[in-house]
Amino acid sequence: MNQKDFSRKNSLLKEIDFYLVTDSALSKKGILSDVREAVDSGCRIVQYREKNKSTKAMVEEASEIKRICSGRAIFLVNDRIDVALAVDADGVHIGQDDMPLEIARRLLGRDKIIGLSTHGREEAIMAEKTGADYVGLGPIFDTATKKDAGDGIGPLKIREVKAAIKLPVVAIGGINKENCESVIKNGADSLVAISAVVCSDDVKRETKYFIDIIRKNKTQS
Ligand code: 3NM
Repeated sequence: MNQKDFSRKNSLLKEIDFYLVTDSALSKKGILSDVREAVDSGCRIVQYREKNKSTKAMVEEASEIKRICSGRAIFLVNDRIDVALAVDADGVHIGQDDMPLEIARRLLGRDKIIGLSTHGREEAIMAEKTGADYVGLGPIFDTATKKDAGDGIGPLKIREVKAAIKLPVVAIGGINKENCESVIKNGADSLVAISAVVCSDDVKRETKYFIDIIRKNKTQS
């Protein structure tokens, strides 16, 4: 990968604000509709997160999401590097117990984006050292969406992690309209709010709400 490609990846990540993660169990209108509405609303990063479908169904769905995102939003696949490779996604998002980052990097190559879930400062520092392009940090607040997420770490943790690493930090877990300002004010570059968006009747409107509030708070800080 040459210098130009590196800067392209980094500048793409600098532009993200609201980050959509799909959830087929919670979605009211289906994940393809959610992705379409979020991207139409200006969302610039989408993660396909699916835990219960066949590989064949995942490849089909991922390829449709890639088509919707094409030229408009970064498209990542959660955990499944094989699915990401099959559809030539822009990258993956992996957790601490998924494929080790160095191996994921070897499989995907240097120009793909790899995000890693972290839960605090030490994991975030390690993520940066091992070559992640951004870190997820959570759960910021208690959440029922991910059963094994653990207790909320609180928005002040974002500040601590931001001071320790240079990578973009994406906050996740229990974030809603009421608490999202505190997340951005404490330095998050981007945020995920799964249930707050995909359980609503109007994904377009909710996405727009988060994007506006993130941009407003970023320009003020
Ligand atoms: N990962 P909601 S929390 C997928 O802490 C996921 O890494 C988390 O859903 C982490 O916005 C989470 O509905 C679920 O709380 C977030």
